[in-house]
Amino acid sequence: MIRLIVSLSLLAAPALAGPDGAMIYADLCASCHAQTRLGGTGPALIPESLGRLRGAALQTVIAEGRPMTQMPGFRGTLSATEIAAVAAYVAAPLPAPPVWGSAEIMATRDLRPDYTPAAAPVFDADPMNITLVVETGDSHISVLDGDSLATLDRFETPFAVHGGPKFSPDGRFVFVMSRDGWVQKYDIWSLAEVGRVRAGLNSRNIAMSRDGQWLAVASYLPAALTILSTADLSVARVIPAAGRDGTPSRVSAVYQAPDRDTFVLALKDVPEIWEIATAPDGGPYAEGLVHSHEAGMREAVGVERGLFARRRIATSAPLDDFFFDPAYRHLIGANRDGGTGVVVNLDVGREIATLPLPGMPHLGSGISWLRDGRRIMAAPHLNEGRISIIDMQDWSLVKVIETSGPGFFLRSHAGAAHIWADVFTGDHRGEMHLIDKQTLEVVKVMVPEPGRTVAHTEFTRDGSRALVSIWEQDGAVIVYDSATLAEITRLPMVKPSGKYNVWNKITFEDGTSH
Ligand code: DHE
Repeated sequence: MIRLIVSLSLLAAPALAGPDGAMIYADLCASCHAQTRLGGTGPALIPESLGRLRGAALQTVIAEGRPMTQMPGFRGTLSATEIAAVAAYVAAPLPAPPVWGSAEIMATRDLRPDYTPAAAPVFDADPMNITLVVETGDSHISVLDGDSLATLDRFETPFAVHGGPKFSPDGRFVFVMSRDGWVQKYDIWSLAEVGRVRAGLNSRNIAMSRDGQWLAVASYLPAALTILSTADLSVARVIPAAGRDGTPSRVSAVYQAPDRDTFVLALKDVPEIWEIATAPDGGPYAEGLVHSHEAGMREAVGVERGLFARRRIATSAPLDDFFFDPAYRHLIGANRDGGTGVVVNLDVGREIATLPLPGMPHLGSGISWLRDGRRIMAAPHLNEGRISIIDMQDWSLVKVIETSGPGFFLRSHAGAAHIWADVFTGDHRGEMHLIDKQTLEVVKVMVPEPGRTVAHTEFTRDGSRALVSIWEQDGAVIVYDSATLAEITRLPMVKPSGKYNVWNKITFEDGTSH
């Protein structure tokens, strides 16, 4: 009874007595998360997208920030009661739930009236050695000739591009996605934008179907996979994501599994992996999926038929970070929050091994290659300075390579002898570790510009040159000879992040993250 009286007296207190969460949000949060709370550079801050992040955990994120993201900590700026007020504000439902279906998406579609497709590339450079540099500092992409390193074009992108742009299978078109769900189509041959559409309100990444006809957009908000026609950016399907028991789930990421002719989805909130068929009739592989299960199990495992047929694979815990073997028979999955690492055999549709991957492995940045005739993979960890090396035949831990700090991206190339591993945060964020792919030893630590963040490597088509970002507003892309490790040149860029070579991406070159 006493507790009740105290609660009622608190409820009766004038609203202005405490800090105003809405006002704090408008002052400090809206610039990244949008005044509508539907997301911008940062994710949407509404109950639907916050998921399990509530109460004290939410306040901790606001106070401490999030490692490896752009989210700063506000402990020094806000008092504990102010943090609680803003946490309560973002945890409250919006007056009306946002709806983002086909009609809303199509209403945003903006096809450029001035776009005229060129009959052939309008430049002399090798179209297969074009390399794109995403410059997040001023939302542009530079289109580089991978041989001469000349800039052929520099076009504006939507705000806060995230994840790798995806190329059409012939390398002619590229699709770029921003965190607030805009998808942009650009014609490399014509050096011109084709158009854009807002496929989601808070999106994660995109994937291209094997035949190049469909582009899948993974989103937290709506909690759905949206499939666009690559031809005209129209909506082919919006597939709401929910577990078998109906629990809605955010889609953490979507990947193309070329050999399976499917999209594979990571679901954030339910213990399932989804596979979506992308062959016109669901394809022979969709039939194979059915046959790989005992008769009568089709309903139980949720296999459907036809284009965009969905298959559910149950897992022991939600997995939100994936890596695949080159044949896409095995998926290596991790749960960044729970420290789970498992191997799922996609053919039989079940977990077959657990992985010794404590901490926060970043499988999305994993790479694999051959060593002594055996395929091994490497993945960095987001919270500690080490790289785990796993044997992909028996899933044993081959080695843990110590580095000077947590890294974000790993890269190599069949034509390069080293893994290039960055350190993304902390005192050593200016260091790039070069690891011999055969001895697994760190053979060199480069510091191109002391004190400035050095991250993400991409190679030219033949692997002879490595392009590394100085990830700063007045940054640069440094081009190295990948054999001698000598610097060739520096190209000034505005906070360059990822770089993407057409050939490496469309051929799924060894050493390229997915
Ligand atoms: Fe990324 C790729 C998830 C934070 C820059 N990032 C990816 C992919 C996933 C992912 C699933 C692979 C998708 C693809 O390319 O199709 N990233 C996440 C997160 O969950 C995380 C940790 C938290 C978040 O807020 O989403 C995260 N990522 C970041 C950043 O803070 C980075 C450094 C800066 C930024 O731009 O947001 C960042 N992520 C990148 C880049 C790639 C990427 C540049 C593509 C790498 C590649 O070589 O393909």
